[in-house]
Amino acid sequence: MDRRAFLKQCIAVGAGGFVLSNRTLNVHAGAKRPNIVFIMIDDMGARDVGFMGSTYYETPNIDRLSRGGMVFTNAYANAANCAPTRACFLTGQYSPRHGVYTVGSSARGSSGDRRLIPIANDTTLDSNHITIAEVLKPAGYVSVSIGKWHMGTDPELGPIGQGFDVNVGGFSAGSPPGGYFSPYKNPELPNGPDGEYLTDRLTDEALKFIESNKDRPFFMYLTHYAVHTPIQAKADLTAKYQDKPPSNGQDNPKYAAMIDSVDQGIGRIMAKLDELELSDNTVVFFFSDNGGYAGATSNQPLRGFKGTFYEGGIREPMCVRWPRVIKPRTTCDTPVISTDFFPTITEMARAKKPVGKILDGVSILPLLQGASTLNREAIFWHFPAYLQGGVTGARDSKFRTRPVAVVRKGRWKLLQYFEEWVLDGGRSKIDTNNSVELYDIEADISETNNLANANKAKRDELLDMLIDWQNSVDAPIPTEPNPDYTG
Ligand SMILES: [Ca+2]
Repeated sequence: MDRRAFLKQCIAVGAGGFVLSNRTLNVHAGAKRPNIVFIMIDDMGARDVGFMGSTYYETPNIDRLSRGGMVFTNAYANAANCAPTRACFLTGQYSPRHGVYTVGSSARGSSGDRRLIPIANDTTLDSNHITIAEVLKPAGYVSVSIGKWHMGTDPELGPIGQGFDVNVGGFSAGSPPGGYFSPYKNPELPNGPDGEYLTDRLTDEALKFIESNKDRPFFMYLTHYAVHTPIQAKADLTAKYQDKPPSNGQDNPKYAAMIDSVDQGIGRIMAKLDELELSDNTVVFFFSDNGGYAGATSNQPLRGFKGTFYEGGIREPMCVRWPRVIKPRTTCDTPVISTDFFPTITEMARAKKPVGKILDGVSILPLLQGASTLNREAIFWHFPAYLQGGVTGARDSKFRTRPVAVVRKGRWKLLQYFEEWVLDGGRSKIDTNNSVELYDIEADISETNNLANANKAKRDELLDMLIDWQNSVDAPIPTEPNPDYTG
């Protein structure tokens, strides 16, 4: 590029500089691009941190992080379990575009209990998809994935194959193969001393990466194996919670200690960013991949757990800190979803969106800068699969969820259940076939009052919107009856 072209570009970028209160974010071409630290916790429920209301778990560092920026009170994962949310995060696309709907088989549970043949699931992310790491690379970023990957294994389908420069501990597994204490039995992570704790080790690796890359823009996807099962924690931290009275249904000292280790690690990362004077130019995201697990925590007052598409299965703790851009101690209640991170990070990094690629999310940067709404009508979920094992709050005792699609628009949420929809008359019998549920999430966050027949206008509006969306993304609907179904 010659000087004249360069100057022209500077002027063009400068004209688009965005304003926060009386500060102008420096986005001209010479400004240093921000570092991006994306902290993805595994299976952490929406109520599992202090800043979202827990008084049992102690998360002083995460709470301090949240006070330094914006808390999102209506943040959603793209799915109620691990792999699909990760695929959606990495690609910025809803599940029908990449085929990762669930973990493992879509035909889980007893065949005799399933009325439909579910849609086949992809357990890995095909390498032809463009990931956020691949988009950041041409903008000069070095990127690392530290921790759980769950999308396949390198060299092709692990973090390296999908555009990260460094992979620490990530492969096809969805939980730590040897548990949380070294030896880890992890092909992508050399063992530490016997008894070393995995969460501490991943924090150590994160600190090393930050040290080594402090002079260039970096993207760190710190994707803790914690707080997924097995529930294993350090004895001294477990002891801290042993005699603590339960609160809001949360009462597991080991699980609390796992969260405590995550929190201490985040404290160490914040201290490292401060020490290297990187904090001001580093965006830190905090998020989880699905709702809290029934065997470990309570999501009250949210209904359901990991695996259900009620709020307890898909709502997440979320905050974002970026000191020069995001006003501290702010809250946003606009619904956001994990597909939004791809366009958001792309915009923050001033990276180029890939040509010809559809992004289903929208950048939440306007919200982070104080806007109260996004230019988006609704968000959607598509889960044409079965997840076995009933939990408290699930629709039936055999499955956490049966095949379902969901839309949230403003305060309203509609769930469409494909078994009843496909086999029991669909729209023509909608008043009686129990195929849809409608909730007013603002008035009824616990989803106790199904308004599908009480507010038919709203029901039909959301259903039309959901079906339009399904058509627009070619979402596969399971329609074939299961001949093994025994009723
Ligand atoms: Ca998970």
